[in-house]
Amino acid sequence: MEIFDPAELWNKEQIESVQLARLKNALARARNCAFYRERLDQAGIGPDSLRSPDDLRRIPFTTKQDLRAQYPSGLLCVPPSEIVRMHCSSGTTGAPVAVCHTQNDVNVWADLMARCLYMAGVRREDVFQNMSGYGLFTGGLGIHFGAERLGCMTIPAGAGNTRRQIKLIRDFRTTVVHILPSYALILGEYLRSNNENPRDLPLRIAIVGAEPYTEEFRGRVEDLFGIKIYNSYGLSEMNGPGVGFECAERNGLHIWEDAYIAEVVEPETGRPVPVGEVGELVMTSLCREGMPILRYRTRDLTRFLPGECACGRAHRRVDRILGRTDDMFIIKGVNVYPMQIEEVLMAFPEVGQNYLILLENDGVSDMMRVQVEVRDEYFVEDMRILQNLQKAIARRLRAEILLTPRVELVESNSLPRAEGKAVRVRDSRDNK
Ligand code: DLL
Repeated sequence: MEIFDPAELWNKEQIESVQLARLKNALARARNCAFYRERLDQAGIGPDSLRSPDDLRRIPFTTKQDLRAQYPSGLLCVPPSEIVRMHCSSGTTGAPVAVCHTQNDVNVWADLMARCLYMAGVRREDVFQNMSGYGLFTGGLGIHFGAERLGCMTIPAGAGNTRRQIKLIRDFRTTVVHILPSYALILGEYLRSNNENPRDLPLRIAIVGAEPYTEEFRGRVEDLFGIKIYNSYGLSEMNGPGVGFECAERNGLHIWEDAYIAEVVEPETGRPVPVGEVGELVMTSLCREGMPILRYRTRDLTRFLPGECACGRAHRRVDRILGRTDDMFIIKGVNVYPMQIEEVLMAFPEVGQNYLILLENDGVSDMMRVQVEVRDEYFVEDMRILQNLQKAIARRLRAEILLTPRVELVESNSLPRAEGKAVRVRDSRDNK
């Protein structure tokens, strides 16, 4: 196996001993800010309290609300002059969360990111086009510095402007792209509507992450472009991308345990769940100097995958993100995750790239509508064919979520699209 960093090959014991040493450092650094000093004192955790990585559980959780309350610099653990960069998380509601990095933090992050890309088969000979938005969003600079660190020629294409993206791919013979799932299909659809074959592009790998997508979705995009897609997970609070990544096996995402401690807990009680069971991912940054974050409740739902990965790396794997504790919605008493709906929709070849779930209340009861874009070649004039498709989708949705939503078929490119992360659910109920 070719590796980028020797830490990839550490066994469980090596990982754990480094984790313990780094966790102690992280605790000591965290005490440089009043927030963590008070928290740790209240919990009775001093510099020498930790004997094994499991003692981590004695440390209180950090929540999004905590980070918001400390905005902009309450969690700084170094003098402000040490900070070279800040990023904000992409939340669309409420106060922002800011994360500040020292030069060393930025370097460590770039190394981790390069390690991820290398694991997915990216090499310095590749031309890497980053189609993520630059700016506060970490998918821009975070991925960029990783690809540069690896030695790739890195094109900071940014988001949108599909025609220019394709021109850049052709002119510079781009072989690897970083792209958000919602944009990947738009790109393919654009080429097809111009009678061009997406498979004719020189691409071989796409790094796809920042929002959830299903295996069905992956299969579709791979087929469309004739490429391999690797799932990339991360969150601004833990730097951004580079936290979890798929290896060649593509069977779960390895978390780099020399840089992070991952836990999966029951959302209600905070207790650890057994390996293989779904819970909320909790993350601790081990190497960060500027703003160490301890036991952060990510609200992302996943599970540890049991057993060793066939690739030989001992760094534990989590399943693809199955949803968020806060994106589940309840309708007529049923708990539904948007990804369940996507899984059903993407299994229909007729379904296009976009869909929207609308939750409404007509004054009497809650209703769910699912608007689904249909690919041009299937948007025929024969009403019966479309009605049959509509019924088939409604039936399969019912089998999955035990509710029959109203399915509306709409033309491709007619639903609103976001430049960054896709909005999949619009809840206009006033009783939610
Ligand atoms: O989205 C970091 C990132 C950038 C990851 C580019 C990968 C690629 P935030 O904007 O802070 O950071 O959003 C973090 O996005 O808690 C998840 O809910 C979701 N998310 C990120 N990656 C995935 C993924 C970046 N591969 C939040 N699958 C996280 C599902 C993901 N959800």
